[in-house]
Amino acid sequence: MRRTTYSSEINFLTLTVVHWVDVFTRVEYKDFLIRCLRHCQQNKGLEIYAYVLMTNHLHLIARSTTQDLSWVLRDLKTFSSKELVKMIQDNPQESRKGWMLPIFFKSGVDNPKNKYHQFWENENYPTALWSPTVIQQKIDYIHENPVKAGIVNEPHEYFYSSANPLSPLKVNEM
Ligand code: NI
Repeated sequence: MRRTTYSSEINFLTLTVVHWVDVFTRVEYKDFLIRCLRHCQQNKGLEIYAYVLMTNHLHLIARSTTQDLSWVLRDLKTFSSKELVKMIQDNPQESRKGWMLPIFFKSGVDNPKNKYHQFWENENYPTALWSPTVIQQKIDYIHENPVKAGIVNEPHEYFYSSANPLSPLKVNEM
């Protein structure tokens, strides 16, 4: 298959931190993951149409235009998990490392797919979205996450969301 003609279907995806650890309460970790996503948009053919980053999971409506979507996500997760664990280790302000790091190391030891630590759950729960109606339903659903979590009143008020025009991650046009 020629790279230029490859495109996967649009998928709804959820990347979850192991044991639902609330890593992404800190801006530096959130901003780092946003940079990783931007890198994938710019260099790996990942098109992101909607997203929301919660404290312990990331929802994406996305597809890949150059390679298997699962490969892009695998690389994203491998790279980001290594760096995020390092950021937590090296952060003198991080008062939670005493309980967070053992969870990542223990999860890594328990999983034969992982040599050192595990930050993300293996599963991305991909769901192919075929109709514009279903895509819009999923977009509305993920944008509602911060409202349901009681963080904001309206979806557009949450910074790390494609519902917010000032979102640090610019999404692709569908
Ligand atoms: Ni959610």
